[in-house]
Amino acid sequence: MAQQVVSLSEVRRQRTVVPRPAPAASATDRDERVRTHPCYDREAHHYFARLHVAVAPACNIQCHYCNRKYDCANESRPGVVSRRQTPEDAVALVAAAARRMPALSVVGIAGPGDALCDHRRSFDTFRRIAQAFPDLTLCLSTNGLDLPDHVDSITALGIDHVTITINTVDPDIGAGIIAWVAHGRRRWTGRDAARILLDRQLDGLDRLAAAGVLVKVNSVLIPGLNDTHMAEVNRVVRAKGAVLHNIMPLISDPAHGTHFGLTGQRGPTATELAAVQQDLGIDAKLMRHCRQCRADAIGLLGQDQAVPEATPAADGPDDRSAEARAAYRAHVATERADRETARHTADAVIRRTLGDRPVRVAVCTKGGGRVNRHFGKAAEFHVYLADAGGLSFEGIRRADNYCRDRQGNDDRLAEIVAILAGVDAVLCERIGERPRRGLAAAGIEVWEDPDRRYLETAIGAHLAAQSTRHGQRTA
Ligand code: CLF
Ligand code: SF4
Repeated sequence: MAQQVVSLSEVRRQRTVVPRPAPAASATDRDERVRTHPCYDREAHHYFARLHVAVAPACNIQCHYCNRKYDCANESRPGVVSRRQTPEDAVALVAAAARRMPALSVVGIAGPGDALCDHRRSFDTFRRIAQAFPDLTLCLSTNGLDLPDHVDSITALGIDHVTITINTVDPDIGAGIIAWVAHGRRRWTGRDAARILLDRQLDGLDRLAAAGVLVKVNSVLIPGLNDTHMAEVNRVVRAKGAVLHNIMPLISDPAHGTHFGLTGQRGPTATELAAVQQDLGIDAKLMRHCRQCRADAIGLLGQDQAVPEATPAADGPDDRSAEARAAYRAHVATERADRETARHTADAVIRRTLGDRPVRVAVCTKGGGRVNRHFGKAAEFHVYLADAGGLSFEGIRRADNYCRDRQGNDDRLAEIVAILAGVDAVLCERIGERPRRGLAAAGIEVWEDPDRRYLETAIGAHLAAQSTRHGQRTA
């Protein structure tokens, strides 16, 4: 459908901006928005980019894992930004990014504080972006404390994806995760604070779900505090209408200056996180590809790009960026259909050729669902399990990349080997001889795929070749 694009000068002239229609106008429209949302649709994250505008500096609660004063350009975690933006800056930034990035599909407000603490600023930003870029999906992330007061505004603005961070549904546990909440002109602490926060979060979730907004719940997994409680959180939030549950590992480091960092509260290991997810079972509607983004992240998940230079005076939307996005979406639809066929073929190959034990494969990719990343440049591995049922995605494991300035590093290789615990094979576009030997010494096979095939096709082909080799050896 052709999109009408309003010029930025026209947007600026308008003092009162007309809200977009309420979300979920039709099931088809909603399905399309989910299919192009890199967080809500796992496959979409291979193709579509999100942009966070960092217009929300303040927060109305204090979590023990948060310190928004700490910033480092190399740091990737929620609450971290290099520069805070005004609503005008945000529109200019989206315009600049949209011109160079047809994959852009979502604009989100995820901090660095809480998007609803200064709701006027967040809603002003969304109004401007909705007017200028009606084809982009609006996404908001909040702790939920002020959510019940703003559900009507959220739906009137057409914000159809909302994330609420709910770490517990037990106020006694909550009292160990937050220091205070500011509510009703006073500051609450301890169990009272946790109770108020929880009641408001669940009320907001209820109302959003009833209004047809797609709600995702994020939970920070904190060993010893809420790790044995996740099944209960999952049960409650799904019953209230959350469509996805994203269990994220606590990031804790004394250098960040957070309460948990300074008191030595550790985060979970990749194995502990996987075990919690595994215990919840296949009906838990888990998101497993979260990258714990910065509040000013831009690009495909896991492939963040530099913030483009943007000036409010010069940068406005233009018809060409909307046309480029529409053309890109059409191209992706074809790719996804092709890849779906490849997936079915690969599943059949895997069922036919897999031996009597599952095989876990770590794929190096930079998007498109293809094997298109050199091992040395991989800062993350997409882990898939091939078993009797076919191929399934297990999650993302992140690491410092082996190669920097064309130099490999044995210490980083040792870290990568540790991160790949339980993995049988690494699948990459290319790999050097030294890391290949290092991985082999750790019992990890290397499969190169220089033709940049779909990852499903490549895994199926390598498993079939392995089966043939094995057959020849045992014949
Ligand atoms: Fe941003 Fe969050 Fe919207 Fe996505 S992120 S506001 S839902 S557009 Fe996504 Fe980043 Fe994980 Fe968040 S990978 S931290 S879940
Ligand atoms: Fe930090 Fe978000 Fe917690 Fe506020 S709600 S203290 S911004 S982590």
